[in-house]
Amino acid sequence: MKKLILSCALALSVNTVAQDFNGYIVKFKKGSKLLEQKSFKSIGDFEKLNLSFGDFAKLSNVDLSNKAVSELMSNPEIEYVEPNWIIKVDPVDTNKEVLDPKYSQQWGLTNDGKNSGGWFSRGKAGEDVNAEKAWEISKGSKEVIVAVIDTGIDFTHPDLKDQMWTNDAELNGIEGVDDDGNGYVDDIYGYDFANNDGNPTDGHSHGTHCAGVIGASHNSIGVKGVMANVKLMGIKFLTDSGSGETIGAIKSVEYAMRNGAHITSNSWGGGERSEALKEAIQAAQDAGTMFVAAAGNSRSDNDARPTYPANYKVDGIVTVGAMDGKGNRSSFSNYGKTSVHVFAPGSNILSTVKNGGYKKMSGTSMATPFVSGVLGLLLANEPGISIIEAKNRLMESTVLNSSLSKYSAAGRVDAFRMLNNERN
Ligand SMILES: [Ca+2]
Ligand SMILES: [Ca+2]
Ligand SMILES: [Ca+2]
Repeated sequence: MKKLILSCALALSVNTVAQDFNGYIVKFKKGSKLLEQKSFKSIGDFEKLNLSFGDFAKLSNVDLSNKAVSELMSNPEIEYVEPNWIIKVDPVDTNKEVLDPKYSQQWGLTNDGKNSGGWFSRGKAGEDVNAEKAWEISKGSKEVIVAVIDTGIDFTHPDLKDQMWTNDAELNGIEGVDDDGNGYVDDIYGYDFANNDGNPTDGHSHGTHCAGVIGASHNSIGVKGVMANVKLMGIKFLTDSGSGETIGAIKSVEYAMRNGAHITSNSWGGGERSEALKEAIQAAQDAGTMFVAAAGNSRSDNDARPTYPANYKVDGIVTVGAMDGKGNRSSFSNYGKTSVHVFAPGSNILSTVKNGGYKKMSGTSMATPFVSGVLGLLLANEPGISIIEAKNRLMESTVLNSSLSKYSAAGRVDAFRMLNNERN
């Protein structure tokens, strides 16, 4: 792995921040024979990838000069070459474990003003996603698949085990065999692109936390998800230390699309712009898979300083900022009058973590699955709604809270108003 200060040789946005990357992503023009050429393949380690939107290779264990990259880019059989960026989960604050979790602590679902403050102050009642009223209209559906693309999911967690998507051919299949022929061996609950195996267990907790926000069971234990009924697909590309590569994100989005996910929830960011990842998100959207992204936790303006994947120019992406229990922008949250679409609860959010536990975490990482879950309620209630219409319904039904409206295109998400087809 090496650090890169972006240079002009890689015709990407100029940014003085050093970013880590590991090798390169190469997109070949249609019909290119380069991958069969020995001299070309000897540049470094090759992993060939035939994706739905083109032929790619990951080129690793190479240390190319800018001149060498320029030469590759000017090769008539190559469409582009870009760094394979290192991607990380948004930084999160973790409080100590809550031993006796209760729904009453989940202010993001129902904020009574007492459950949403700090030790010295109260929150503001009603600053939540209006879940209880929404549940009178829809609690979700087992027909809706939401893929959590993250550090994996603790799919044995008592509050999640009944909510998992399962690939039944693999569940009832033979170990070591790709029973459904989808190209992945033993992918029962999803896939692990960090370790390239069929077991997306979460050794970190970040992905499990996001999964619980979307769809923790409404039962007698622990917490409740925004959706009582959902199928959660666990797609891991971030390791147990919380980092991964662009190529893993690309494979994850492609997997979600190919296996029928309606929504991908993406609480991660970092690295520079990747054309290949943008194409993956666009291809998924074209196939009916919606992409929900975290705005980021750098306190910065995404309109002025783009962050990815939140800022890709794909019209169906929904970018989410985080708010606190008073209905204000969380101090860490990125914002953007045009590029951050909505806000949702993201400070001190109680949800599921690995090994069957529960913890509070903060970040736009937590706000993002709130919105994935809210959109899941809409898809359950109105099957067949288009991605663009779903995004419009979400944005047009927000509460125009004055302290959030200046930081986003819309305002605070309100699941009831959205389901009830109310518009501003
Ligand atoms: Ca399989
Ligand atoms: Ca199998
Ligand atoms: Ca529960």
